[in-house]
Amino acid sequence: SSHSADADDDTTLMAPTPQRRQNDSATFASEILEKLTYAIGKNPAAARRHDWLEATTLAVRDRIIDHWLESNQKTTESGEKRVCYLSMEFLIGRLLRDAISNLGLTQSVTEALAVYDVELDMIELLEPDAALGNGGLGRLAACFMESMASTGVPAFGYGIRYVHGFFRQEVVDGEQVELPENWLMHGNPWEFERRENSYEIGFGGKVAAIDEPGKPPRQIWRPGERVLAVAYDTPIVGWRGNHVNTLRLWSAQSLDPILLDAFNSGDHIGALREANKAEAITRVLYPADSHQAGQELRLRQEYFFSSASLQDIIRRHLKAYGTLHNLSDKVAIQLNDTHPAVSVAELMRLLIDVHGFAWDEAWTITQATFSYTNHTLLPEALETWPIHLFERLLPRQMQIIYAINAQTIREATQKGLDGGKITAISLIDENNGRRVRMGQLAFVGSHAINGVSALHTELMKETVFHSLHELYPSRIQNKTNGVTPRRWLMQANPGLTALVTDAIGPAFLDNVEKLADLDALATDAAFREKFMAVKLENKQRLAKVIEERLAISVDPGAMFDIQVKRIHEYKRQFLNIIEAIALYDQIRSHPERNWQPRVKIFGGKAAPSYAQAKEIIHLINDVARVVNADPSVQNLLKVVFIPNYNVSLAEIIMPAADLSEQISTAGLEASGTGNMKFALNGALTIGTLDGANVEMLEHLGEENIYIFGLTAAEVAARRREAHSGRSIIENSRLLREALDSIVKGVFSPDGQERYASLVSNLYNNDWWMIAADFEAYWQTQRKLDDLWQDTPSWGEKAVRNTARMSWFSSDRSIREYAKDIWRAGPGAPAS
Ligand code: B1N
Repeated sequence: SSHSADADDDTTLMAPTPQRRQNDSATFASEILEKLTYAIGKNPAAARRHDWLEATTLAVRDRIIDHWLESNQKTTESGEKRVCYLSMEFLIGRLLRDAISNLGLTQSVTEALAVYDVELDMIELLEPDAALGNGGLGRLAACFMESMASTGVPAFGYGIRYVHGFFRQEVVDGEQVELPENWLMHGNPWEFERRENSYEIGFGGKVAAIDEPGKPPRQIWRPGERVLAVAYDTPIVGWRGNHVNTLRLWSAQSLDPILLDAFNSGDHIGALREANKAEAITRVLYPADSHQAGQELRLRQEYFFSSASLQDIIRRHLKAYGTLHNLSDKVAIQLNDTHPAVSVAELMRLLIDVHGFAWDEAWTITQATFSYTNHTLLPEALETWPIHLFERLLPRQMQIIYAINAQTIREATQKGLDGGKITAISLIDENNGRRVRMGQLAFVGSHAINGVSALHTELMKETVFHSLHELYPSRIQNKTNGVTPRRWLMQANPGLTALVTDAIGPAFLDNVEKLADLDALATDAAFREKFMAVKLENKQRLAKVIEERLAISVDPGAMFDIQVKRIHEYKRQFLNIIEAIALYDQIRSHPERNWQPRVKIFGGKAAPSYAQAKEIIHLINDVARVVNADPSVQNLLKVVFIPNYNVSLAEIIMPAADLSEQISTAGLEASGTGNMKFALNGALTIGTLDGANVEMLEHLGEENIYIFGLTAAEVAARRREAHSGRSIIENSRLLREALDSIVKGVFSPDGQERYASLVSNLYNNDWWMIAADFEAYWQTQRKLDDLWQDTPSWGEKAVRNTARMSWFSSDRSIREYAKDIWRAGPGAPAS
């Protein structure tokens, strides 16, 4: 890390603007050489590919810094409101191509490197993915950061600088093996350590009541432990470099790294133990998606980054305005799920205990400043913490939560809500050994609460927040997710981007809604053929990856049918692989039928402690081994599990799909965002009426998406009736035979009992409606087989998918947040 730029906004003395750098390839060539020589200390003859990557990154970074300092100066001078996006996860992936592309430097950097016989396409692959997230929630935060920069919303992303990001997955003998990830191994040229932005974070200890004569009594927290939060800043460049925001990630360090007393008395190990304990807080990302990690270390992580971010926000605000009374005019804080929800109590503590506010004004400021996004209704994912743990770690915050709870219940009682509803509203769950409910805390501390798709928002009102919605009926809003078209179309699919530019002109690059102009070309045979030719090239690229990594050869002319996402029972990879097994049986028993060649591709990670999800990975790999080795399927079916699905692989996979699998049990996928990336790149979707699929149907038209299965209401009804799969299975020969072959060990000759419980769950319970939806799924897949034979019709629908997906840009999501929730960004009223 270096100190060559101060992108914080509190620089009162503005340095003269340095000379703007030239962006031609000759200038780049000499700057890359200069970085190689003076920053890395090598000459071209000695340089390895990593050295070229670093030299190029540093040369590009200089341009970003120019824009970064300018953006911060502008925001500070105008006094515009800033958005602070608090998220436990930012799944940003690689940054070099994103930066080069958004700054319009692709051509000059490519040419500059060619001078040294180096290929940009080769060296950019050496950059490690920043995998500081699990899946959709973390990737959404990354898309939002890019879109805030691209739409000119001044923002800070606040999160954790994990030393080890999301684990690396290998498949050994068909099973997932987790390996530690080490993205910082070669250093990180994108980050700037800001030692001057450090804050003390307390844990444990006691609360003392202070009653001084002539003053109101106060509470003071005396923590038993303290650690230091140190800021690391990464610039996030928007489209055309017009605006650059900061991603500020906190790293934990011990306050005095070597407790000198212990060290001097000879207890070296004891001294280091303290340092180790402090640094453990930011050592590793919890790998549980849609599941609560109940460990103490997780609560420490949540409080650590919440408190550091709030202290930083307060320091900056006081420096600019000298008072916190107007905090909510200048800052909007978005809570990305409940992971930073302790912020509500922490801001109250800072306002009251540290800055002397009275309760009522502190509460008004807090509610006006915070808003909260809910990302899941799954009961097992809703965060609650045992009171005793919370109280031991954060005693003062616990007191404040009790006070917020009392106030909320008073309000509810005054409005005439009854006992059951009060129980539902309470911040304390009394039923499971007294726990703090983080969702309730985030809700009452916020002026706006949003879901991430229309359906999910309605279900929020009916289920988890039913009573709170009755108490505060205007607070819940919908903000349907989106994805950034820069990364997910322009960078991931340069072939399609060039074709579209050629066909409708470049205006869609700045205004993605212009993609709608493609709709008129869907019936133009020549255009459709070019569109499908680009798709074929992208499939060839993926086929090459599959060949290199797995030694499986797949035909790029076959339908690429892809399901990539976290492995979870509700996402129903199991349904997909059962359909593959049934198809395998049918192809063998009816070879005369007109089967269409398919490659079923899977990818995704299971949480290390999620046994069923790991069994599903094992089953997919077992089926793949048997099917791919069977000559009687004659290449009509291949099954592939691509290990270590991550952002960089997604960039290769999304453009290469013909068919996108979005088949969650209805009512359980809050939104999905992979569904959007696939369709934007011209894949057709087979999916349930779940999450944002419902809105995709509205935008695409029902001819252009393949919807099947139970609705959310039907799923809820069957669950109430204690639905089981037995009679369905007994009445479906296809399904029964497929399940029988699994149980008989056709795919696991070495482990007969391996899948017994996975299958018996379908008979006895079928909680995820796999048996219930199988027949509809199978029929819809066969319709897609028919369509695949009709090349013009498939091509027409593929083009319409790209043409009609522009609404799912995260620019649109961000503009809605900015207008309806934050009142920030271009066009916001001056405050
Ligand atoms: O958030 C995404 C949605 O598109 C997905 O539908 C949703 O499943 C996902 C605990 C989560 N919900 N909850 C999580 C992640 C980590 C964790 O520790 C829960 N992720 C989602 C974006 O809105």
